[in-house]
Amino acid sequence: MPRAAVLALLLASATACANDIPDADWSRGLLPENITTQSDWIANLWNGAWIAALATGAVVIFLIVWACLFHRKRRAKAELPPQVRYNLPIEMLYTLVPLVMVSVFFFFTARDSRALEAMSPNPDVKVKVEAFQWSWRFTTTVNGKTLKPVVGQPVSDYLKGPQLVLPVNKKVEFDLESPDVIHSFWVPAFVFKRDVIPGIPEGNKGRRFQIDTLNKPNVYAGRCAELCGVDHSRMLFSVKLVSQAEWDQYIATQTGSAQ
Ligand SMILES: [Cu+2]
Repeated sequence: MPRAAVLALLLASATACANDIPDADWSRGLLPENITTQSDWIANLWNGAWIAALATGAVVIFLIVWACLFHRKRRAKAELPPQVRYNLPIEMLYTLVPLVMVSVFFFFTARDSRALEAMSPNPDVKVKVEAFQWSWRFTTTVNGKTLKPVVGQPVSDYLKGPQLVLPVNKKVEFDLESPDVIHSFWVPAFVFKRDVIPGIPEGNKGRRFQIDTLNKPNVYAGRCAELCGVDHSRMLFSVKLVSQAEWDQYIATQTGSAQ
């Protein structure tokens, strides 16, 4: 196939991928709408890192272009330009400036990673997420009561997949488990995803994370983000954020039918 045709095909499939997260609001540019406290931190870290990287890039490109234009070898004279080896102040500058830059990046990344990994001992809602080939089972526990699990099948419309209902303004803990291969639990509106790796024992911190939901009731798309087999692309689900009143009602109906 000619190269142009391959490129066109790639572009078309990339567009298709972006479109089948219908509920995600990509209007903020690079990131979908955020619905947790944590997603704000992640979005700020991401945007801050881009600004810092672009600024660094601009300085580097300016220096390259400046050197190319004003310090190139001119035709008339063949001697070397002034050499700056063993110039202590300049060598110190070369070492210190990158060190400061890396330290700043490290500081913000470490600070935010720490905050994101922080676990409260008493989350309001606990959700056990079982990712399997090729769907999800959500088992929610609230106030010591376990609701009827929601189990899905491979689907091509995320609204037809399993739906996880969560209350607004609450701390939610996820515990991720896989009986088969590696999957990845991804709700774009969380601006966060985590691999679901088989074989990690229950209670291990590596398979748990917590979020604080914001007051943004709506239905949000969710999917598997780790190629896990033939129906990987159909491992769709949705997250429905509901008000406290709707949540109370939901719990009542779910516990009622389980008994
Ligand atoms: Cu998967």
